[in-house]
Amino acid sequence: MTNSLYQELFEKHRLSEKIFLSLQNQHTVTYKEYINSVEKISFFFKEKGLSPGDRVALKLKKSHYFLSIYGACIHRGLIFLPLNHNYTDDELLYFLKDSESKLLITDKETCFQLKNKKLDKTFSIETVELDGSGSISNSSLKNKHYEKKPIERNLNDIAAILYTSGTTGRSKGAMITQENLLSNAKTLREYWCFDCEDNLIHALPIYHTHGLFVATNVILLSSAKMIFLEKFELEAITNNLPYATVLMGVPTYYSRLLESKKLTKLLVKNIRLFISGSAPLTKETNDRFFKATGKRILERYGMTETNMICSNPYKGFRISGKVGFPLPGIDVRIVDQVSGQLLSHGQVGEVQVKGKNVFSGYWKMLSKTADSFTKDNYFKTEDLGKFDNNGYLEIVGRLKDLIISGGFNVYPKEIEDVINSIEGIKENAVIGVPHKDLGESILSIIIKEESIKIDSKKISEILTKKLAKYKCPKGYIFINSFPRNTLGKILKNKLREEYKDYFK
Ligand code: MLC
Ligand code: AMP
Repeated sequence: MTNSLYQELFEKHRLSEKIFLSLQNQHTVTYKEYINSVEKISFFFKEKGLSPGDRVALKLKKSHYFLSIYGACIHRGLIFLPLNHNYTDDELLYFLKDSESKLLITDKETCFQLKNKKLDKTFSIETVELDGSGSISNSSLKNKHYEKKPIERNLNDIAAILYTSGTTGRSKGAMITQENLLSNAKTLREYWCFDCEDNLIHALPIYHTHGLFVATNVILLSSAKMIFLEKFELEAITNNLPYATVLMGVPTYYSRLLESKKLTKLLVKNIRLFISGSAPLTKETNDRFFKATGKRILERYGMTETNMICSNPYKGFRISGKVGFPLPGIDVRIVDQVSGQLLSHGQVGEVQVKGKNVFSGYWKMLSKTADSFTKDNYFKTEDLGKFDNNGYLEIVGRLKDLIISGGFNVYPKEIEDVINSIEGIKENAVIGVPHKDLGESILSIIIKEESIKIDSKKISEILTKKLAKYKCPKGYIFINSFPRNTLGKILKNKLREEYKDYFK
């Protein structure tokens, strides 16, 4: 037994003076500096008495400290639990309680807000600020030892838990193993031809699979560099494009880039690869981008539970509107969702996946986990797709009631439950409809109680207190009755069709 993930991604960089991160403030972080901070934080965790398998939650704005804590968790065998820094207190408390986290690392503001909340006696909070101050700060770690030897871990051990919302409204913690991360990082490095000369523009959030595992792990494995931006800002991206070799993003990045007058063939001449994923990239955006830059965006497909599944080829023909071939070692099949029968090329069914990339289950949800796998151990993605005769997969829809807004997943049920709890609401449905910038955006359709006065402003105010901003509807419509099927179920397809031009 060793700690393969730590050895292959982190340990080899201990003495490297090479730059790992170029930060927005012109500062850089070398690999050696990075691993030093990882080892110091690991020592700090040891002093705190954390044991392998304990959950360490993180709710921090994007910074290089976040990545150090990630490395330190892998080093000490702790389960890394990254959370969106925009979560409200209610959301945060749910994740902390459900995961039975031993430690939360956050900013002073969140720490203050949690002061009076009832949490387990063994739970503690540490702080890190963007300027490097806080209880896990540069100065408090200064005299700490470097904890060199990583804790031994098995490939089946859980390295991280990523919460994904669910169709039932309750978020599920996807347990991601060392092997899931290592196998996927190795596959992607090979498939996308990453090497130590690469310089990736990293503008993605780092609490999701995309920004954390796909981007960061591939760079660590390849000993490459990242231009580490706090978030997606058009100006910062266009300023950095001449110095980078790869950009990874969600489709909104590419539609926004197309709005920039600065986007020319010359600007992107050093970029060897533009990658898009997490949401459907329209054929129109891909083709327009090709026309503007001479470079064809490579679209890939993945999920929190499975890491990356399919990709268009690096060297071969990239087809816009399709997500490419199953990655090496990953088995993808299309199955009739009712009969369970295997379907052939051209037929639409559920995409099912098997391989070392597939997670080990949902945290403390045995029956949900069992329901999510077939008897022969394929994971049911609840995405609808079909293979063409050349073996390219196309995602054509979803079985799950899910909205993907700017690459963020939003499950309508979670929002509907909150809206339903508001006095004066009789019934409501939340749907996703086309949005030029975000791909899809959230629309709330409501039937009000006649006797109580309530308007969209009031509803919006209540929602913002309970839900992270990206989950809050961008529009409200009040109606008198819903279209329904014979069982009385609201026909969301009809609503989506009726309001498809709402944000146009
Ligand atoms: C921010 N806001 C959003 C939003 N992002 N609202 C809806 N959908 C979104 N995606 C809200 C903010 O709360 C804020 O509200 C306002 O919009 C502006 O905030 P901002 O921070 O300035 O947003 P912006 O820069 O415009 O961000 C949009 C974005 C960003 C698309 C650049 O959301 C983004 O980086 N998305 C990437 C998500 C991602 O990495 N997904 C990977 C999931 S992993 P207000 O009211 O205050 O103005 C996965 C697996 C896989 O899916 O296959 O990869
Ligand atoms: P998440 O739960 O955040 O990991 O999101 C995973 C979901 O995002 C998948 O199940 C798909 O529905 C969607 N997705 C990811 N990549 C793509 C893509 N390239 N095209 C279409 N949908 C995608």
